[in-house]
Amino acid sequence: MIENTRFAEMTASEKAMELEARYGAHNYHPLPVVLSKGKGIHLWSPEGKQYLDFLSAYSAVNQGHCHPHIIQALVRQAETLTLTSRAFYNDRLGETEAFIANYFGYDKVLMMNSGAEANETALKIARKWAYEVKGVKDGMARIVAVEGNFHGRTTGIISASTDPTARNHFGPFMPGYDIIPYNDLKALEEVLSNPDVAAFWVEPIQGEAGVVVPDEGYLAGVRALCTKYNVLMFADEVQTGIGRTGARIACDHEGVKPDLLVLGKALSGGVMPVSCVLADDGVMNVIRPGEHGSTFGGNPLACAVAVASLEVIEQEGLMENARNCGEIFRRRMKAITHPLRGLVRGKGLLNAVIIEPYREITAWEVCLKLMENGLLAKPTHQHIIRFAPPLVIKEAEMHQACDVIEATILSFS
Ligand code: IF1
Repeated sequence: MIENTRFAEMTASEKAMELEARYGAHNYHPLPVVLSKGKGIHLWSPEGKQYLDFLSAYSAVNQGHCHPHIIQALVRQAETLTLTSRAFYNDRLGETEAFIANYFGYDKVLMMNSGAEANETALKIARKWAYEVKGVKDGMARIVAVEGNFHGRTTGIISASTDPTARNHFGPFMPGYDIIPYNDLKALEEVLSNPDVAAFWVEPIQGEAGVVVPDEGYLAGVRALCTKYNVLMFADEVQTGIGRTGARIACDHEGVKPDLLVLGKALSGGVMPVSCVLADDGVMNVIRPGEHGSTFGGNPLACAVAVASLEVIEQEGLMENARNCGEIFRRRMKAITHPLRGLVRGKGLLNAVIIEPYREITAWEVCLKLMENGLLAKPTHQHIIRFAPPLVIKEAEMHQACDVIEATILSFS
């Protein structure tokens, strides 16, 4: 244990940070804030300081922290049945699959746990489809991905990454990828003309890259090209899905239906890891018994929580609220006149503000100041701050948050 007298004198927050530094792997560099309670859009430290949450656990907590409807579903199911494995049927899975498939408009769903796992699942389905339906020679299938992508942390996924931090010293990498620029239909058409391409793997808005919104018409263009060249459109909506951008999925904004749709994060309202892949029969049926699965995928607890999480999105009008409050946010941010305030971009409640070079002030320092002032947000790429509150935020609360952000930026003189 940590040296006793010093440890005894620490606050609860200091103890929590000290213990993580000492006993946890150093795979993160968090803001120095410890959280011990959450409700709706708010979080609290052990010392009782209240924060506005403008990260929502990277868009996993779209329904707000500890949403009563979701927690009730969780507790009821936890007291009844949690896990059977897929060696047997359980009484929740079928009805949940029907609910999710109907909600998103697909024939079938395959439930997994993390976003990375669901992406891996879709990669496997895409390859199998290429061999068994499209007729690609075995072992030759290619997946097209884009620069700046983020799809998770597995070795198969980082093999398609262009981020040195994600890849460095984790090789050898999985072959079979072609990487093209994002938001570039010409480059896509060139690469899709190769008959060995199985799928085009894309985030409708790039999250980790800094909330990069493609040109209007890009997703519709992607859909048209994938159809033209008989390639699966494989949309990773782990971050953009479940109401975040003001629609069920971001592809809805252009009326586009991907062949493979991957969801995670807010599919459980941030209560537990639940993810899935959606596809129609012609694609999903390439997977047969024994070829894919997971001990926890589709467990009764996950099923109860996923249904409740989607119900909250609908019942509380969270997509409309995301559109409305997102407009307010971007309008308020664009009205800030200060050399630090750069481009404001985003859709619904997935937004970012670029921090322009000014007196060597970093986005990290701005986030530290925001934290002091009671608002939690996280920088990405040194100079971008992502702002993504739970979708249950009210107009007045959004204005209050914008006041905090404005005052914080203006305080850097
Ligand atoms: C972390 C980023 C966000 C995702 C998309 C799949 C996954 C993610 C589009 C994997 C995960 C997270 C993971 C989180 C940080 C975060 C993130 F900055 F790294 F890129 F949100 F913007 N597809 N995104 O955004 O899902 O396996 O994690 O469930 O700490 O790594 P997962």
